[in-house]
Amino acid sequence: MLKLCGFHISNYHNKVRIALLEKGVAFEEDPTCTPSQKDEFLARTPMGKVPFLELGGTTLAESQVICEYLEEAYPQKSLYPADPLARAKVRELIVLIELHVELVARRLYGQVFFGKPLAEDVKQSVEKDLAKGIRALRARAKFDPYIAGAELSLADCTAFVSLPLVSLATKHAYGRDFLEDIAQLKPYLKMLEARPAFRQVNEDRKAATARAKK
Ligand SMILES: N[C@@H](CCC(=O)N[C@@H](CS)C(=O)NCC(=O)O)C(=O)O
Repeated sequence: MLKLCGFHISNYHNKVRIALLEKGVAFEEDPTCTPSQKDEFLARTPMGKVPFLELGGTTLAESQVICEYLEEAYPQKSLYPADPLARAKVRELIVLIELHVELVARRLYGQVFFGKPLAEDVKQSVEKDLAKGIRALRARAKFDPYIAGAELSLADCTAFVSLPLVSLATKHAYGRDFLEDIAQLKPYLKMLEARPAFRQVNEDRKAATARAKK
């Protein structure tokens, strides 16, 4: 049995969780794993990050790698289109969302979630880099009705867990949601939330966030 290790607040963890649920792959969870640089944890996940998957006496780290593995090992209910170029377009969207948008906004999280000071130069460089990432995302996102076009894909799992964080972080740090100009985004996220897998992961995320605040 696959075991997904991580925690329900992590967007990367939640991306894999949605993929597993949408694909109908049975899995167990250890939702108590938190990042650590201790040797015994590094032996399970080499960067000390979550999520990671335990399977067949070994482990697999990196959410995108895990999702690609799941696609190949469990090809039923694919989260990629059949056409190679269309598949590449899904991966392009995932890179734009994770690398050029969410990872850039992540530099704000220390201030947004933990009240740490945010240096003015960091604030300015994040604004500049986010403008480029969001422009690229707008250029590629289709919302027709899914982000990559007619079919649900892994890019939707990625968008659903990452983009609301970017809205929250930019609203907090700059007083403006940098994604607000993408008019289709809110109804699109709402549409995704009507799917049981997306809804369950979002509800579990909210419950875990409320527990963490206590
Ligand atoms: N590229 C990794 C990123 C995973 C990641 O950054 N996870 C966060 C939790 S959301 C973490 O473990 N952070 C701890 C750290 O950076 O040391 C993936 O896609 O799985």
